[in-house]
Amino acid sequence: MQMTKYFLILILTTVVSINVNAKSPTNNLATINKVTHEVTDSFEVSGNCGMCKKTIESSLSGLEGISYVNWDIDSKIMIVTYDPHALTLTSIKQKIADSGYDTDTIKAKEENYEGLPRCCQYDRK
Ligand SMILES: [Cu+2]
Repeated sequence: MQMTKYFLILILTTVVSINVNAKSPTNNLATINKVTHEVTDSFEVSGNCGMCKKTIESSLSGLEGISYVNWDIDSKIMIVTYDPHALTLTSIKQKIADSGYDTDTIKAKEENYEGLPRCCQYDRK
């Protein structure tokens, strides 16, 4: 039992030590994995429902350098893990905006927003 506890602490400290917090240009809290050099960033994306979630997340699928995407319906927060040598945070947000969804810094074009199904046309800020 005591051994398991020490082992857990060891794992935890290892996980913490390979992750370092840094500020991205947009002042979001970004996590950089020192081993893989991948960056995990989070930002707000507008949207309503499960269909929005599908569209938002699949706007990044198949892109080289993207290894994880998750948009939360309730918090509207998008979490994305990517290789900064393959793409930039701006290009990621542009892809999402192209699919019709506003991000915190890059907004969708009117025509792309209008192209969304009625139920997915979120209230624009
Ligand atoms: Cu929707």
